[in-house]
Amino acid sequence: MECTTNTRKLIVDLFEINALKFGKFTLKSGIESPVYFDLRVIVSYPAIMEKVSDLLWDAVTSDVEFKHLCGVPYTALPLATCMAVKYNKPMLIRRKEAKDYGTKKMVEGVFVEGDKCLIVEDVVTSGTSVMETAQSLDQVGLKVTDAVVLLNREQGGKNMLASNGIQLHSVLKLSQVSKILEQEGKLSKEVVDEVEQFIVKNQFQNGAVALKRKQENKEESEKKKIKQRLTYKDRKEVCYHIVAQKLLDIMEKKSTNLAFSVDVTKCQEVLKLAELIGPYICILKTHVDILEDFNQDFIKSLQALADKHQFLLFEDRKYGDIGNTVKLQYGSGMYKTSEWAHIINAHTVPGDGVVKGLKEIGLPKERGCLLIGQMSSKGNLATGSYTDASVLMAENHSDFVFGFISTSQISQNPKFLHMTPGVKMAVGKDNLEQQYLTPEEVIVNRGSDIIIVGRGIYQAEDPVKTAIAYKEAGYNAYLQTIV
Ligand code: S5P
Repeated sequence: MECTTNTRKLIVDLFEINALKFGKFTLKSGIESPVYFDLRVIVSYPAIMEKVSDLLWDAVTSDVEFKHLCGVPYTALPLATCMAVKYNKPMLIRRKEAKDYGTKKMVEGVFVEGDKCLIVEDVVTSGTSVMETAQSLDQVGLKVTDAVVLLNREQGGKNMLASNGIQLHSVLKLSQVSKILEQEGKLSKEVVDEVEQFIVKNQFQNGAVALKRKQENKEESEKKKIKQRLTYKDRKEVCYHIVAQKLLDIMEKKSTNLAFSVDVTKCQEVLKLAELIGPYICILKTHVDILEDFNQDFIKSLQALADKHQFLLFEDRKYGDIGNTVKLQYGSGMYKTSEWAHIINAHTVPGDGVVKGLKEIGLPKERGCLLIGQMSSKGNLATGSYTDASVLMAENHSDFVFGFISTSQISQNPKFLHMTPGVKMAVGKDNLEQQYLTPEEVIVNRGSDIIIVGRGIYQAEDPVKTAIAYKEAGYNAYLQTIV
C-alpha cells in the first residue's frame, strides 16, 4: 500500500493523540495484543476528524457507487456524518440496541429497497461489526457491496467480508502504521517486529472466531426467512462462471432445479433412466465407479442424451487427496472424467492443493467444480469452521469453483450455486445415516438452489411421474423465493 504524505502525517497525528497505543493489552476476545486503537478520542480533534473523513472518502469514491453512507455504531458515526455533510451524501443510522428489534425501526433515514449503502468503520479486526451492520441493512432491503475502514488490523476481516460479498477498502493497514511510526522515530524495531508477528499469529485465530459468529448470525436470519432471491435469468448476470451460466440457462429454459442422482450399477439402466428423466432435470449426477460394465461407449451415449435433453453431467467423485493425486484421478485412468463431466466436486479436507490440482486439468476444458461445504449424513464433520473455511477456499478459486454441495446456503455471495442432496418428498432417513429434507425446506427455508434426488426417483414405482413431481415441487419452491 502506498503511503502519501497525508496518510503519513495522519499516522503520526493519531499516535500523538494516543489513538494508537503500543504496549501490552488484553483485547475483548482475551487475546494479548502489542497494539491497541482507541479512535474514539478523535472526536476531540476536529482537524483530524476532517482529515480522516477525507481519506475515507478518497479510498472509495473513485470506483464505488453508492447512494447512502452508514457508520458502524458508535465510533464511526461521527466520521460518516462528516463525510455525508462535506460530500453531500445522504446518511443512514443503524440502531444498535438489539433488544428493541422487531418493535422499533432498525435503520433510520430515507431510502428505497435496493439502494446501495456504503458502510463506514473505524477499525476492522475480524469484520463482525461490519457484518452486523450489513445484516441490519440487508434486512430492510438495502444492498451492501463495499465497506471503508480507517484502519485494517489485518486479522482475517477482509477475507471474511469478501466471503460475504463485501469488499473492504482501507485507508491504513496495521503493518503499514507500525512501519511508518518506526521510520518517523516513534517506535523501535523490536515493537514493529512484535506487531508483525502478532498479525501473522492472529490472522487465522480471529478469522475463525469471526466466522463462527457469522455462522450464528446466518442461522438466525435463516430462521427469519428473510431471503429474497434473484431469478435464474438475473442470476446469470452475477454468476460469471461458464458452467454456472450454462446451468442457469438450462434451469430457466426447462423450469427445473432438479438434479437426478442416477446411482444404479448397470450402464444400460443409467441410459434408460437418463432418456426417461432427462427432459425434467438440469443435471444428471453419476457415480461411474459403481458401474459394473463401465466403458467409453456408454459415455458417448450419455453425452448424446445430455445434448438431446439439455442437461449437464456431474460426476460425484468427491476428490479428496493431495493436488498431484487428484489431478491424475481426474485427468487420467479408465474413466477419463475430465473429458466428459461438466461438473465435479471435491472435499476441502486436503486444503487448497486439491482445488489447484483439479483446476490444472479442468480449467482449460471449461469445467466447473463444487466444494463440499456440508453433508447430508448424520454425524458428518463438515460443520462450523470447516464449512466456513470451505467457503473461503471457494472464494479464492472462483475461476473454477462455482458452488457448493451443502444442506443450506453457506455463502451469501450470489455468484455461488448451492446444491443439496438428501431430498425426498417426506422428511426421514435411511438405515445408513442418510437424512432427508423436503424440496420446499431445502429451497425456501435453507436457501439452496438445486435439489439432488436419487432413490426418491429411481426406486419409485413410476420414476417418470415421480421425477415430474420433484421437478414441480422444487420449481414451485423457487418461485416462492424470487424477488
Ligand atoms: O452430503 C452428501 C453429498 C452427496 S453428493 N450426501 C449425499 O447423499 N450425496 C450424494 O447424493 C450421494 O452420494 C448420493 O449419490 C446422492 C443422494 O442419494 P439419495 O438416494 O439418498 O437421494
